Order: sequence, then structure tokens, then C-alpha cells
Amino acid sequence: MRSTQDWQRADAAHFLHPFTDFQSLARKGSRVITRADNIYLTDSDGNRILDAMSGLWCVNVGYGQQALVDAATQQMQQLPFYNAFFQTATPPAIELAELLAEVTPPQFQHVFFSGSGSEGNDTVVRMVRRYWDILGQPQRSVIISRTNAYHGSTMAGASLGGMSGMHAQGGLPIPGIEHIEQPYWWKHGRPQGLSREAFGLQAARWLEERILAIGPEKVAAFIGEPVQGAGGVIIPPSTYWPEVQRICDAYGILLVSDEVICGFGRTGHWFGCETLGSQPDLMTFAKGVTSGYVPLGGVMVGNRVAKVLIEQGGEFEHGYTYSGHPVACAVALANIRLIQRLGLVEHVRDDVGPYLAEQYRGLMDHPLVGDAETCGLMGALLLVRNKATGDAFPEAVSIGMVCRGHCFANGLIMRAVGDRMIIAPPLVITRAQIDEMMALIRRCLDLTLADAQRSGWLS
Ligand code: PXG
Repeated sequence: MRSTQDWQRADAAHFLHPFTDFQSLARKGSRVITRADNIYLTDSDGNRILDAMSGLWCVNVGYGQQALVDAATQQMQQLPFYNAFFQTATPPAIELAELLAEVTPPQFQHVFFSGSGSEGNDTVVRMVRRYWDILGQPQRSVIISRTNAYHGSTMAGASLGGMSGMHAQGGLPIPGIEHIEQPYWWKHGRPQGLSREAFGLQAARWLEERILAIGPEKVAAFIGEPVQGAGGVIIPPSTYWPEVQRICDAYGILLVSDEVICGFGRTGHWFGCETLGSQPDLMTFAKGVTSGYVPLGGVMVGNRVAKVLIEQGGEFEHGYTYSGHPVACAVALANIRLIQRLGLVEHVRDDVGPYLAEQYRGLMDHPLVGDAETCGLMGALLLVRNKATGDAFPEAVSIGMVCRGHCFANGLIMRAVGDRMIIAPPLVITRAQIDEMMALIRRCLDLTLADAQRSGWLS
């Protein structure tokens, strides 16, 4: 086995990491993860780390599930690859399409496969525009999204996303994408003195205002994550999505739910739209469909769109080499069946989800925690400088990064998004493991508080 230093040297010399300042990482050296089991990672120095982020929001069934390994092995032996172009198909892709129709909401009977969530959202852009073309309304091409959304890193995915840093590089967004403000109560509702519920309605009506400003006859679709993930686990008020649904219906606009993070049990239902209350026309998925064991993504196509594409559309000129990859589909089948066999959706909804919510409410007594929220097994802590006023730390302090540093050093993977510390642990997590995770979170918050006191950052 190579030493950590040796790995880091080779990594810095050749490997350009995603979303990374290459030079500063090369100076610092990567953390090299070598194995994992259940919810624990091991790094190249032999440290054990509790992975409260499920890899990158994807390892829903946890690490080391033999059923997924066996499915991949058997499929690779039998048929490692065949494509789905030119009027062919493979059994795993057909069976996965059938099973997805079963576990998704009833309006979904069809799927288009991709290799990732980004590609799934590229498919969404082409598909919704194609839908309106076929219906003789090509001018309906604008897609409305939200600031701070994350929909991937391809040209269309990053354009749909609402990350200003991404738009600043590479000539984005592409034409015909507009953004409204996100439903973040702490930032936009609380300063106005609005209740969460009242703010949810206001935030949804920003959509209506934008539709009217653009002209409803030009708007093709609205896309959103049920809970914004990469943006910092922004959980919208319960009034938000039903009102968004009403508005989309009123103007005949397609509703797209990006379920890349929220899908496959994360929120306590199979899909986030079921928890948050919408009935989308299209759903993007990836990550949890295979629990990240192999790459796979796609778009669930609701009956409204499928009927038009199938009956009136002729050839849809779009597809990927790996659309319906047999090994990825075989792993997805094993993964979904395992979620069903272990009852993981119910486990989140009835047991560990409510338990995590209770633990998070308990964290509200910590001097640094201004807000603590969960939805299923997604959680966010907002770190504030002054609990009474809710004042934020100055940006230069990077309080989230300070806290994340303590997490790294104490065997816990918890992400920082600005001042929000976020988690999304594997769905197999037990109550005892949540207790272990909470003890680590408390320790890291205490260490962060000590830093803040020592450095005079508190007001
Ligand atoms: N939609 C959503 C909602 C996502 O979270 C994608 C699309 C794109 O999926 P692919 O498979 O193309 O990566 C994602 C991906 C983060 C982080 O920092 C989140 C994602 C990816 C990378 C980093 O939280 N989500």
C-alpha cells in the first residue's frame, strides 16, 4: 500500500479535482479515502470517519452492501455493455424502467436514462422545449429556476442552477433560463417579520410575478429541488410547493422536480415531491438510484409529456452512450429492492427521521446555533454570532469552514455551506449511530465556540 504522502504527491501532480482551487489543494494535500463500511469511512492513515454526508448525498443504503456488488459482478459477466439505440434493449434497463414506474408517483410510467444528474437536467431542457414545439408553441421556451439552486455542472445544468460563481465562468447561463429568489425564510422572510407559512406563499408568488413579467405564453417550465441541497439544505415552508403547483397549473406550465438528492427515501417518502406536496410532470434523478455504487441518472417522464412525445413527436434526437447501461441498471435494481426489503423509506419516515428532528431541536440550546432544521435525513444548523438578534458572523471569519475543520479533525464528515452546517447521513443509520453523530456534532460546535470566544468573534 502506498503511503499517504505518496498518494498526495501523485494526486497533486495529475488529478484535477471538481470544484477545487487546484493550487491550494496541491499545497495542502488531499485526504485519501481507502475503504468504507456501513456509515464509516477509513482514510489512508487508518482514521475512522463517520460519513454524515452519504458520500455526496448518494450512498443511501450505506457502504458494503453485498447485494449491489453481486448484481454488478453478475451483470458484468453476462453482458457488461450493450446500448439502447437502434431498436435494442437489455433486460436490466427494461426491468429498472418497470420498477421505477412502480416506486414513483402514479403519473410516471416512463423513464429516459442518463449517466448523471447533470445529464438528466440537460435532457429536461431539451425535452420540455421539444414538448412545446410538438404542441405548436415553440415560443414557450423559458425555464424558470431559483437562485442558489444546484442542478449540475454541464452547460444546461449549471445554467438552470442559481450559483453565481458558476455563471461567472464559461459564458453562462445559456439563453432562456431565468431565476427567482429561493424560499429561504431566515434570509428573506424573517427580516420582514413573516411567519414561515406566510413567507412560503410569498416566495411561491415570486414565481407568478415572474411568469406574468415574461408572459405566460413564453414560459415552458419551472424547475426546483424539493429541498435545496447543495445550496445549504434550504427547507421551504410547508405552504410553498402546493402554491407553486397551483401557479404552474393556472398557467399550464410544466413542473419539474429535481429529485437528485431528495429521491429514493431521503425525505421520508420515496420522492421529495411527495413529502413537500407537488405533482410534477418530470423528475430528474441520480445519486440514490444506485446509492452511488455506479453512476446512473435519468428523467421520469409524466403521462402529460410522455403522451405528446410518444404519439405526436416522431424521433426525439437525444441520448447518451450510457442511457440504460446494463451494469448501472442492474445495480439500481438491486439497490431499490434492498431499500424495499429493509423498509428504509419507512425507517426514515417513522423512526430515524423524527429521532433526528428531536435531536436537532435539542441543539437549539447551543450558543452558536441560530436555527436547526431537518427534513427526513437532511439537516442544517445555522451558526450565528448572536443568538438573541440572529446576527451573522462577518464573512471574513468563515465560521462554517472553522467548524468543518474541527469535524475533519474529529472523525466526522459534515459539510459547510456558508454559515450552514449540513448533513445527509445514509438511510441505514440507527438511533445509536445518530447519538454517536450528535456527540461528535456537539463536540465540534463546542470547539468552534471556543475559537470564536478566543478570537473575539462573538458580539
Ligand atoms: N441536481 C441536484 C439537485 C444535485 O444535487 C445534480 C443535479 C447533478 O448531478 P451530477 O450527478 O451530475 O453531479 C446534483 C448534484 C454539493 C454537491 O457540494 C452536490 C451535487 C454535486 C456535487 C456537489 O453539495 N449534487
